[in-house]
Amino acid sequence: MGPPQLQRTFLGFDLSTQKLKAILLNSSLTVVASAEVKFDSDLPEFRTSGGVSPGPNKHEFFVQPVMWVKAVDIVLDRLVMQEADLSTVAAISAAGQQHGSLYWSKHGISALQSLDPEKFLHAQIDDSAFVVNRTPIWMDASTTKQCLEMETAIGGHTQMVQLTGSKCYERFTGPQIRKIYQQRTHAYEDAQRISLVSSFLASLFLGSVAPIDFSDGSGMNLLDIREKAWSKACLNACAPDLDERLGQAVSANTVLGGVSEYFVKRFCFPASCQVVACTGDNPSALAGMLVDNDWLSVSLGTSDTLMMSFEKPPNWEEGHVLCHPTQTDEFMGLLCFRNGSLVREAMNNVEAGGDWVKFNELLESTPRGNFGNMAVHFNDMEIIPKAKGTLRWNKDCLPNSPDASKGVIKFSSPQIEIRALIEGQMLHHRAVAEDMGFQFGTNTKVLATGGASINKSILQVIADVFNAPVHIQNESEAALMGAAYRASYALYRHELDQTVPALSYRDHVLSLTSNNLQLVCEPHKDSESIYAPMLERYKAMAHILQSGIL
Ligand code: ADP
Ligand code: XUL
Repeated sequence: MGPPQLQRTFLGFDLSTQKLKAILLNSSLTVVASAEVKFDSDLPEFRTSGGVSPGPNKHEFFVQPVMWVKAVDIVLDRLVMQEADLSTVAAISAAGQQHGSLYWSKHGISALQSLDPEKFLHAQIDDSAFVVNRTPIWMDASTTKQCLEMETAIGGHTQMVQLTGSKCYERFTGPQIRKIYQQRTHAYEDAQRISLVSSFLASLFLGSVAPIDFSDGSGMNLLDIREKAWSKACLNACAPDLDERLGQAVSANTVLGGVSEYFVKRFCFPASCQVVACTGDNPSALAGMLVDNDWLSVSLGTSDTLMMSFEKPPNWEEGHVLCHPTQTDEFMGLLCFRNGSLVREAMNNVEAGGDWVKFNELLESTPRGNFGNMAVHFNDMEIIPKAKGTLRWNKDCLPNSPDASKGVIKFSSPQIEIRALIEGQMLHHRAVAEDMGFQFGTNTKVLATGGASINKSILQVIADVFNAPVHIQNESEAALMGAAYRASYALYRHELDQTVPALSYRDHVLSLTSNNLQLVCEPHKDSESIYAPMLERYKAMAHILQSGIL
């Protein structure tokens, strides 16, 4: 017997770049407890910076998976310390940073199936559980060669876009797997199964290797997004015998099975608690936002991302089309920008001593348009466009002038530096979205989430540059909420009498809670007249940085 309906709770996790977060919702989907583990400060023994470590070669970034396992031990302890009653948890699901890949050893799979509740999880799922103990994560951009090989093998990048919703991107899991296969062939051969970060977390709770869901699976350059099945052509272009290592992909609405006995005995979960398929952090954020197709969702986490829903998949040359996490027949568009919060943070440290209040005062002390001063800061290799470097222009710099590629060395004050960064980032996001065919106009509504969405001064710049009102939700952690909401929805579907038509995901969640939208900023009347011309100058600047690396 499980907990009575009214006392049931739903547990969601988000294993993001910088931390592992957990949230417990009651039967009306209200938060009753939450906890988090910050990798850099709570697990200093792994020596991460921003949750990751640079690899030995250029553009490589990795995480030791045992750090994430340890974080699960700690976050559950922290929930228990808050007197969260885990014996009421009816279902669990999670979001994970996208694209990272974990390679299970034979020993790891049997350890997963026979966990001893007397011991910590990380003492059992340790380095030996994985044949590759450095998981490449989404920041890794070292697989240009493998991207080219995979696209060539299946007939070019247009074909890759048609099949998988994205051309090959360095961080996508297929090219990453191919690199492991080529450079560590024995390890690849020894890998019994391969998980994404999301399905790895599901595996821990399930006590066996969990399937990958369609939505996060769309970030691999391996899934046929229309057929919702692995594409044989892409698998063959990637590595041998890959289908058996991936297992069958499933809908994110799938109940995978009961929670592992380990959690029942060690943390008092009820034996009836169900594990629901986990998905990527961006799909989960879209699920957490509970808005319809008219909205543009903007996530300001470690990476900045723009997300939108589509009934039919568009053919994007750049950017990504993924299977929708909650509407089975629909699709989501995703644009990911690598130079997001970490660049803002670096600027804050240099120009405002790391104080966001001071940073905002400086930002607000400058006028929209910044007297013609603009900057592009691609501290790390940007994803779209593929470009790296910093370029500052003042009002006198022109696209065709001889020193356009040099620009100016530094602006005259911290406030001009700060505004140039934030306006430049948002102009970048708008320019790429417009290139993809997204129209910013009087009907556009923006919903912001992620760590930096608590910063109203930054949201005002978004409102002005996008010329659209910006909203937030009471909970700024949409990916985390989305995980717990999905746990509730999948369980509802699982328990529903098959003769009764099921509510849609949104209707189910909104029948229990509200989406708590709060308007925070509106665009100024003169915004479009300021930013439309700046957009053109911005594109010329980004083009210069792009040409620099070609
Ligand atoms: P992720 O989910 O990718 O781990 P989060 O969504 O938790 O990241 O966002 C973390 C980021 O939020 C940090 O890198 C930090 O720079 C940014 N952040 C936190 N508070 C503020 C603030 N007041 N203003 C701007 N950015 C902030
Ligand atoms: C999306 C992407 C990042 C990660 C980490 O394609 O690479 O947003 O999901 O958040």
